[in-house]
Amino acid sequence: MINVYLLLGSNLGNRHLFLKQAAAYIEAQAGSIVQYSGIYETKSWGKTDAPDYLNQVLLINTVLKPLALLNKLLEIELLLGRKRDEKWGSRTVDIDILFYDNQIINEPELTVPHPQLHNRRFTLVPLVEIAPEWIHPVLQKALIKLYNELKDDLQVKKYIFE
Ligand code: PH2
Ligand code: MG
Ligand code: MG
Repeated sequence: MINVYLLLGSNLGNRHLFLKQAAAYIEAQAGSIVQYSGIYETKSWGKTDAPDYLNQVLLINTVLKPLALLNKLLEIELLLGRKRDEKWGSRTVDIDILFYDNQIINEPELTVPHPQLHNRRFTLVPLVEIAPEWIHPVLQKALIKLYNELKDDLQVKKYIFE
């Protein structure tokens, strides 16, 4: 069994429901969910005239190889109504592979660890919540250390669903 950290993001429609549905499809088709971070709300990073995001990190156990997992996650995005047009365009759900165990993957379709994760507060906050001691296999630093060195000042708020 391989440990994989995933980042879920949604900034269209019923964002909270899309995260829940994505988790249900992941559990049924990609691997069993071992841990959920809280859900966090953040302004859109990189494209400021877009709706705010909800983001969440999941730790899953999977038997799928990296590209098989990627394809499964892309399928789930489509099932949940994702349309791809522009870079950083709004989406019902985005599912990114942050870490695939401690492997370093550089394929045309897939770069792991996610090349931007250490620069983005909306990714590091939920990740550090569940895996502060995890070592980034390229940067060779614990996530809590990357978090303490983070420069991104886009605010990330815990999202309370009522
Ligand atoms: N994803 C992006 C671009 N910008 N901003 C936030 N807050 N959360 C995201 O998940 C996100 C983003 C591209 O995948
Ligand atoms: Mg993304
Ligand atoms: Mg993506």
